[in-house]
Amino acid sequence: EVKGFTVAIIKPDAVKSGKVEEVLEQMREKGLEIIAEKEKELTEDEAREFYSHLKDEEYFESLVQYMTSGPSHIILITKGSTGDTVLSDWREMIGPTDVEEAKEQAPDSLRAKYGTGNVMNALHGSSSPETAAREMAFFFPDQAAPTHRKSKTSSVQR
Ligand code: YYY
Ligand code: MG
Repeated sequence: EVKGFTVAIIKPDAVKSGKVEEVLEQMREKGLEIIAEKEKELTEDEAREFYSHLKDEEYFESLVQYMTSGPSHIILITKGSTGDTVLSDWREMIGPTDVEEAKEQAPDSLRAKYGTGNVMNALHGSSSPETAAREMAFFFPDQAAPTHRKSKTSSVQR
């Protein structure tokens, strides 16, 4: 069975201000497990490709500029035996896209804590299993999808 996974990114503003270890520590506290990680400075082409579905948005150019402003810390994560909840758990931890909204509605979220502007929201989380798979292939092309053994009892009704 494929195990659930998601891609987390600590974006350039948060890497630059030295928040990587702090964020990783909070991930561990919530039981998130790191499968692979790397520090990578996106090229302009890579940033455009990663966010290509947003290319017609008015904020696209500032987004590309932000994402190429320094190294990002990119992390492939899972959680527990099946990884079922990792995508939503991480989205919950990072909070709303808009930093001001995060500060008002989710003051404990990572974007509320570490975001430095509207576009500059410090963290990324994949938005669906399909985008997580695309993002894993983009950043970790040699990485096989994680798997878990189907438990003997779960497939049998007792
Ligand atoms: O998944 P998430 O990052 O929360 O938001 P997306 O809608 O996928 O947008 C990606 C990225 O674009 C967001 O993290 C900041 C930026 N952005 C923005 O600057 N202004 C918006 N109104 C929407 C998104
Ligand atoms: Mg998104």
